[in-house]
Amino acid sequence: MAIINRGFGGRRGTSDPRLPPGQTLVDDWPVLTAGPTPDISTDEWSFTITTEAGVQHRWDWTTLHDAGAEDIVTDIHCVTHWSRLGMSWRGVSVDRLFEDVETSCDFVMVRTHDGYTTNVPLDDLLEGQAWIATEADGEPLTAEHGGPARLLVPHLYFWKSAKWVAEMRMMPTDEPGFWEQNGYHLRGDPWREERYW
Ligand SMILES: Nc1nc2c(c(=O)[nH]1)N[C@H]1C(S)=C(S)[C@@H](COP(=O)(O)O)O[C@H]1N2
Ligand SMILES: [Mo]
Repeated sequence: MAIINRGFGGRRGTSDPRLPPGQTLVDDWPVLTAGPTPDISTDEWSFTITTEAGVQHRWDWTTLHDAGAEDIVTDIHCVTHWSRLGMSWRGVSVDRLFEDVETSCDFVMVRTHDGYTTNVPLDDLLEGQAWIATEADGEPLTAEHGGPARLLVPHLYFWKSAKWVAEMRMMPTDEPGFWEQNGYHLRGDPWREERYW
């Protein structure tokens, strides 16, 4: 199933109606990582959802794929003002992974295999809005772009799309992750220019 986000098509002069305010189109794909790029094999990779009761739901590379991957076409927007439009991705919907999760928490702290964190409201991760992505532009995700697997939350600024994703930990209240502690917005909607707070 192909999912098209905000795909109006066509350009208006140099601007494009798919571009949120203050964003500029790029054709390349910049790499933005706070630390060194970790080298994680698909054998080592795992993803865990941890509930407030301490219950853990865990997937490895094989069981993640058993959950069912889908194709996604979407735009991405970095808070540093670049956007890429109409990117092809492949990944497992976060909806699939929450099917058996019992939680009454509204917020998620996303943790990665390299120690990066970012907070996301649960409402922004469900109903076809977020994926554990394993491919981009028709190729397996490269290590520098978060391979073997990263979170993809394309309707929020791209710092929420945690590379080398390892865990979603349920939180009763919203708490800031790495960039959010350093001044980035708690939610990060590019259409509202929620860059900093
Ligand atoms: N683990 C991890 N994920 C991360 C980051 C990071 O430093 N570490 N940087 C974030 C930021 S600020 C951006 S803009 C995007 C960049 O993804 P890219 O390098 O694939 O373009 O990854 C996000 N995810
Ligand atoms: Mo970023």
